[in-house]
Formats: sequence, C-alpha cells, structure tokens
Amino acid sequence: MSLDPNLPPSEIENLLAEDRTFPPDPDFTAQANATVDLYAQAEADPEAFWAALARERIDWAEDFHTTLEWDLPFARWFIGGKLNIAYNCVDRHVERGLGDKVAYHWIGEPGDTRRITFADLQREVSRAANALIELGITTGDRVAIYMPMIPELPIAMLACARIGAPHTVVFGGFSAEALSDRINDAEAKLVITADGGWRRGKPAALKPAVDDALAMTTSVTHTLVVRRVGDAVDGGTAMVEGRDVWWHDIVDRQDDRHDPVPLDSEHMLYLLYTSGTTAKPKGIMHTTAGYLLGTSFTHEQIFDIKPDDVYWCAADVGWVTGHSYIVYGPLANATTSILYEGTPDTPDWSRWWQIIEDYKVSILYCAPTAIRAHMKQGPQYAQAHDLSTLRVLGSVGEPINPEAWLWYHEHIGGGRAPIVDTWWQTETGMIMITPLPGVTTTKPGSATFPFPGVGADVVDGEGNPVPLGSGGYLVLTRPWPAMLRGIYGDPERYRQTYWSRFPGMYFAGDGARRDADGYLWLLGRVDDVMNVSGHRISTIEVESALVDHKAVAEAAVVGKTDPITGQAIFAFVIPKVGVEANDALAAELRNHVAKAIGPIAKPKFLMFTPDLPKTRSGKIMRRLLRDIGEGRQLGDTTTLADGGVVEAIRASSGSAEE
Ligand code: 7RM
Repeated sequence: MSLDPNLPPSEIENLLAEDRTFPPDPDFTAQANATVDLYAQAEADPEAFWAALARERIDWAEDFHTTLEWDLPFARWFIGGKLNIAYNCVDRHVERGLGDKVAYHWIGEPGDTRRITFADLQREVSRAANALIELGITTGDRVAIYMPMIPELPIAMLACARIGAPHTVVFGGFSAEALSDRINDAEAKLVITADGGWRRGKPAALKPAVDDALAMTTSVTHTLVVRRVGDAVDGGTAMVEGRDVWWHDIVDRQDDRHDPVPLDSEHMLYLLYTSGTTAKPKGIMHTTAGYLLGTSFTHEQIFDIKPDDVYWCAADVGWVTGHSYIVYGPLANATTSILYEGTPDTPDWSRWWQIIEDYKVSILYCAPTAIRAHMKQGPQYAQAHDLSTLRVLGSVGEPINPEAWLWYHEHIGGGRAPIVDTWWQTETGMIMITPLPGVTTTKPGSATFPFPGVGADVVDGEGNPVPLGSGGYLVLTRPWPAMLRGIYGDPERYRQTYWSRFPGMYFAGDGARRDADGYLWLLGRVDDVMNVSGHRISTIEVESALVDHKAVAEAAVVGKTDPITGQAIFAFVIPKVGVEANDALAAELRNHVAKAIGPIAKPKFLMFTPDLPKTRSGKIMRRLLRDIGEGRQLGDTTTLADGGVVEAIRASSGSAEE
C-alpha cells in the first residue's frame, strides 16, 4: 500500500458529523434471528464458536478433527473434514422435503421468466456435472465462467463445486483481454459461456470475446456455450468444431443423477480475481468448509432469513457479493432468491419495484450506487409500487452516504425496514462489519460493529488502536472461516499485500474512524485519501456533503496536485434530473461543503458531469478521475463498466475558484 511518508502520522481526520440514530423496532427484535448475546458468546472463545456452528450447520461426509491451524498468515479451518458444498446447497434440502421450494425466480431482461426449484436445481447441476466429466474435467481442474445473469451461471458454479473443479467467474462485461489474463493465470481447461445476454433492451454478444481471449491462451480444451440470445445476435454464433460445444447438446442428454464428490475442507472452491490499481490481477483463493460456514451463517443472521422470505441480492454473480450472497450463502440456507438478468432502467426505472411487487420480495441487498441512481430519478417510480413486503434492506460495495441511506430507508423501506450496511471484501469472503437487524441501533452511513466472532480494529501508522473519535486504518485482528487462503500462485504477494503493513494484522486497505460511541465509519480506500495543507481528508465525507445538497445526485472527489496546498480537492458532480448546472450552482455547492465540513474541505475545482467512471460493481474509479484532473493519460481501463464515460466527462466543463 503506498502511503506518503511525509504525511502526519496516519490519522484521517473526521470532519462530517452525522448523529441521527435508528433503534431497532421491538416487534422486529421479538422475531429476529440475531440476538445480542451472540457477541459475548463468540468473544468468549471464537474458535469454539465457529466449531460448534460448523457442526450444526454443515452436513459433513466426515467430521473435522482440528478447528483451526493458524500459521500466520496461512489459515486452515476444519482440518480433516470432508464435505461437498453443492450437496450442502442443494441435495440436502431436497432430501429434507424442500424439493418443491423455489431456489431461484429468474427474470430475463426481455420479460421471460423461469422458476427453478431445489429439485430442478439438483437435476440441472447433476447433468451439468456429468457433462463436465464428459468434457474431461476432473477434481482440481480450473474452469473459467464468463456468462450473463442466467440460471446456467449458478448451475455451472455448483456443477464445478460438485466435482471439485475450482471455478473462476469473470464478469460478462470484461474485455477479451481481461478474460484471457484470468484464464492464463488460472490455467483454466474449460470456459463456460453463452452466445450473449440481454442488456438495456439489446442482445449483447459474449462468445466473440471468448474466441478472442482463446487466441491469447493455450490451456483451454473446450468451451461450453449456453444459447441465450440465439439469432438475435448478428449472424448467429460461430462454433469451432471440436472445441466449442452447445450446452443444450451435451448437458441435456446427461443422467440427472450424480454423486457429489466428498472433498477436503480446504479444497479450493474458487478463484476470484481482483484488479488492483497496478500490476496483474490477484487470484483470490477461497476454499470449501470455512467459506460455506461464513457465508451461510452471516446470510441467515444479517438478513434475518426465514423459510418464506423472498430474498433479492441485486448484484452480479461475477462480483464476490454474487458468489457469497446470491449463490452459496442463500442456497445453503434453502432460501428463495430472485435472479434478474438486466439493468434497473430497462424498460424504465420502475423495473426493480415492479419485480419486488410481483414476487413479494421481502429482503433487498444492493449497492449504494444503485440507490443513488434511483435517487437521481426521484422517488415517483418506487412510490407507484407496493413495496410493503420489504422487511430488511442491505447495502454493500462502498460507504453509503447518509443522504442515500435516509432515502433508502424512507422511500424503499417505508421508514420501517432496518438497513444493514455491510462492509467486506473479495478477500474476506463474508460480511465482516455490519449491524444485526433487531439488535443494533443504526446510524446512517456507519457499518457499525464487527460481526460476532470477527476481530476488527482501527489503528494508527504504528499499528496502535486509535482512541474513540479518531480515524486511521482498518485492520482485522484474527483469522475468520471465510478468509482468503492466499493469492493463487503467489504466497509472497499475499504476505506482502495484506500482512506486512501491520505485523500480525490483516490490512484491508481502507480508512476508518470510530466515533465517540465506538461505531465504525468506513472512509474509503487509503489510496484515495486526499492531503490538503497537511490535513488528511477522506473522499467519502466530502462526497456525502455534496450528495446532501438537493441538486446533487452523485459526487466523486479526488486530490489534484496543487503548488500551495500539496493537493486541492477536485469534485465531479452529477446533478439530479431537471437541475440546471451552472457556475452559480457550482459556487453554492462549494460553499455548502465548506459549511457542512469546514473551509479546509471546500473543493477548489468542481465539474458537472453526466456520469462517473465505475466498475461493474459500482465502485467509482477515482484513479481515472485523478488522471482526468491532472490532465494525464488514463491508466488501465479494462475493468470500467462503460468505456464511453471518460469521454463524456472530458467533454464536460469545469469551474475553478478564484
Ligand atoms: C463486497 C465488496 C471491497 C472494498 C472494500 C471497501 C469497499 C465494500 C463497503 C465498502 C464502505 C461498505 N467486495 N466496501 N463494502 N466501503 N462500506 N459497506 O465490495 O472486493 O469488491 O470491494 O469495497 O473499500 O475494501 S470488493
């Protein structure tokens, strides 16, 4: 992590005060899965806590003999145990009489639907597993998955898990080059893909990118291709004889029974690549038993999952959020989920709310970027639908601005549904910092406290805990079951990246502060922190102050080199629909920030823009905004969701203070 040694010791100043509180509703508390004594119980003996849960929640083919072996920074959990995660997510529910329960209500963007029960899933996954075997895939082989949000995506993941072939899912929006990098690093033998998917009312071809990627790789022997868009893509889909196989040709004729392979607790379940700002992407390794326990238990407690809930995590399966909270966690808990292929604005901005009304969705989990996109349009779309079934709301991916939190609470949650702001990472596998609904009094914008059994702290540059009311670096202080087991093929990079900054502690790369009540407030990536005249200011606080203004839909701020102050704050602002963006408004917004936070945080530059550069999971790519602010050439843009955004921003006009 690059930290400027000239900066004053580590403290990130906390300037924005947010002190509204939302205690749990006693009626919710009375029926909640989570109870307050979970914290003390876990803290008394974390290992014993996880061990008891592992025996209670997982169906083992063989029991484990050792809970944890911690050879810092390498952890092994539930040693000696054998299990199959696909069996735990599918078969055992069918065996217990839940075969007819819906696992996924799938909704295609054009309006086609599929209803997949746990019994259907068992048959489909078994067929797919048999097809993988016919294609020569065996336990330990890596399989790349590059698909749109269709039912065959979780089916493919589970089929891999069933035979012990680690999968690596690559976002359908990534380029051929990004795909080939991941295939090469993983040395994948098979690519499971589709001819295309539906996005914003149009078919988007996918298979041509696979063909291009395979020209840059040598490990792949076959591709398995789902027909999703058919003749809607120009000229249909070209198939390479002997290499490319249609899913319907090979999977449909397989036996719909397959005996799940019992695997070691530490068998690699999947690799998921995270793109850092530099160098090559890191293949984050997750293994079987600890991951299954961590995702299923957090899912049940944090979303208060009950047997008749209809749960919707509106993320992409290609993001870790989809792996943990669309596929493995919810299925392990026999939950009924929504799986939606498309975007929230197609055919118009009421799409999500229509789905919630139609399917009586009771739990919604999404990213702040989606909430702000809805806010930008106004609440009228949500208001025209019956959202009264919603009883828990979740947020993930970025700090949620207090203004967006309050909008979510009021317009989506009807002022009644508790909000869980969940902090975690690809590396953590499971949610680590979060409120427990029915237990925690929430504050808009705070992820509150570590989940029971999780050790987290905020430390200064020397690794000492900061006092209440101060900012610093977020660290994790003890191993947890769903933690990454390393970076694929590069143990040294694993040690360096996460375990060298603060000896004995996992450094998450995020800034955080703890308020006077001990609540945790995430401040964004440490790399994004701005330094203005020696004051370390977090991006989120300035952004939240901007979003707090009624004219602003979204904002991103970065530091721009300044001859006098070291860095000056450069704000990119998306106005709400119908707002006229002019110099007077820019001046008003600057003053608004100065008033909310203090003159030190007043943006020197402010630019109105139609959009912001984001990853597919909605994270603002501030690195690219810094390049724009400095007038530099852009760095790596392979993970940008929409390549046109940067040009649109460049075409916008800025305004600077005198
Ligand atoms: C789940 C996910 C991880 C990074 C993480 C943070 C940021 C995620 C929150 C958050 C503030 C949150 N995995 N982040 N959740 N920041 N509050 N509730 O996003 O690997 O893609 O990203 O995302 O910076 O380090 S991820």
